[in-house]
Amino acid sequence: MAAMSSARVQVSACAFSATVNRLRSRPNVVVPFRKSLRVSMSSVPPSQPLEVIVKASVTTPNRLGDCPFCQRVLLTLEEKHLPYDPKFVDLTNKPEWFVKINPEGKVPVLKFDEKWVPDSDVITQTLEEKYPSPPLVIPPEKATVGSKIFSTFIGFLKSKDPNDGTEQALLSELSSFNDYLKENGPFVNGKEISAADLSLGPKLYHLEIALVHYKKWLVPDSLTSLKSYMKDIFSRESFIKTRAQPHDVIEGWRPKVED
Ligand SMILES: N[C@@H](CCC(=O)N[C@@H](CS)C(=O)NCC(=O)O)C(=O)O
Repeated sequence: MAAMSSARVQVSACAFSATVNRLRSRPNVVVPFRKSLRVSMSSVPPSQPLEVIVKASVTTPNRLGDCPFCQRVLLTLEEKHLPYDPKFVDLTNKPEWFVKINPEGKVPVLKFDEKWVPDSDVITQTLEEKYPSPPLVIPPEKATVGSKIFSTFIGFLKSKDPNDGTEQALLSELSSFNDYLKENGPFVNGKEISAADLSLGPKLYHLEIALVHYKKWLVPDSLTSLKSYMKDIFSRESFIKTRAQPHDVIEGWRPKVED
């Protein structure tokens, strides 16, 4: 690990639950926490910072790059006040040690009890089980709220035809989410922030930056609940500490836009 780029912050080591292995095949949606798992897990805080591999910024050494899944994991660590030690990997030139750890070559990857675990769904679930306090649990019926926003955003961002319906599709997802928040907010699970917000927040951050830059497109002011949701999440200390730099976000999406 000597070649790793590492900026020590805080963190742990914990046991990876085989019971959540099956979650790896799921798409990137927030998986509701299962009570039966909680009782079998310890909630002792880690004695050592948790090692977590994330995407490096392409412009600034030892800074998080434009990966919303990595930010989701770091946000979860921050909100749970867990110490962590991030290792920044250049995805355009993956070091050998990283490919050995995760042959799929994807980030984030977090080390639980000497075992490297990829995938933000699995990592955040395992963190919830190992460190249930403060809880970020989301009930099953709310777990998929807003889950189509990211894919419709990418569809619109990549679109070259203004009349192909992709803008409308995104607006429709954002509007439904706005209505949901108006009724149930301010967060997806009501008064308290949850895993659903920590997954959606980084995606909305990418959406806002990329669409302004590439399409001169803004989230409509009429979506007031969504606007204040974004403002609330983006101004949290945990978010500011873990967010990507706007120019990294812009550069990260360029290949998709110019495809
Ligand atoms: N489903 C995965 C997705 C992770 C993912 O796609 N990460 C991207 C960076 S945002 C990656 O590592 N891509 C590999 C590459 O660019 O070579 C998760 O939730 O962790």
